[in-house]
Amino acid sequence: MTALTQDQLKTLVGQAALQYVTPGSIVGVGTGSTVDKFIDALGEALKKDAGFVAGAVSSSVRSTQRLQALGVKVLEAETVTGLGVYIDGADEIDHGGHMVKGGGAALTREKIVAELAERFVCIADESKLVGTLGKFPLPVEVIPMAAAQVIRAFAQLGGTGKVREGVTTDNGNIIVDVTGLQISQPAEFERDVNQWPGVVTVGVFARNKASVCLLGTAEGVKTLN
Ligand code: ABF
Repeated sequence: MTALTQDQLKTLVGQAALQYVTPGSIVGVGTGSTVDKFIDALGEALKKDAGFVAGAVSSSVRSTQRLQALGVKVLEAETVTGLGVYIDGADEIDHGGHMVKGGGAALTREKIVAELAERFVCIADESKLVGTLGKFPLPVEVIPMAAAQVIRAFAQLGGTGKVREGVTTDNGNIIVDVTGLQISQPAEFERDVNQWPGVVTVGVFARNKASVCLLGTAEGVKTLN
């Protein structure tokens, strides 16, 4: 049997995520190539049952456009008081469901929508699973005038921060990517860094960690709780 490609693994987890959607509900939808597969699967489900979802809240313009192309009504996050489930990818996930996110620079919106949801279903291929977060450069959304001091503060923790060139977030800020960190206590780390002046959002998702991770592996979809 030939090994499944990364793209096929993403398709599998995108399809598997459908079972976490309560029919007729409003679903939270994240961003990225794995979420694109979930949106494709949602499109198939809607062909069979036009009422499969009542609408969606999305964390990016790209996902909003793809959902609307399927005829899904996309609601603004501020008009919704809660969501049953938010489905999104990750750049890294550890065995406790803590994640690093923000490779696509949408981390602030992703955290806002994740906070609305009762459950976060992370969909990822197995390359994203790590023992300790930190191998993927940690994205941090920062108000531009604080960039240099935030980079110095990361240096104190052994990290090397670099402003992501040519990127302005949807909120008009910049992204600092930090390498060289070993984030063994994600909840404490997230709480601390979020308090540094000028930090808008740190890309560690511990408060909003995954309730479930659907991991695409050579043996099929594994569910990590
Ligand atoms: C979003 O998309 C981000 O938080 C993360 O950076 C990225 C994962 O994308 P992909 O599924 O394409 O690897 O979820």
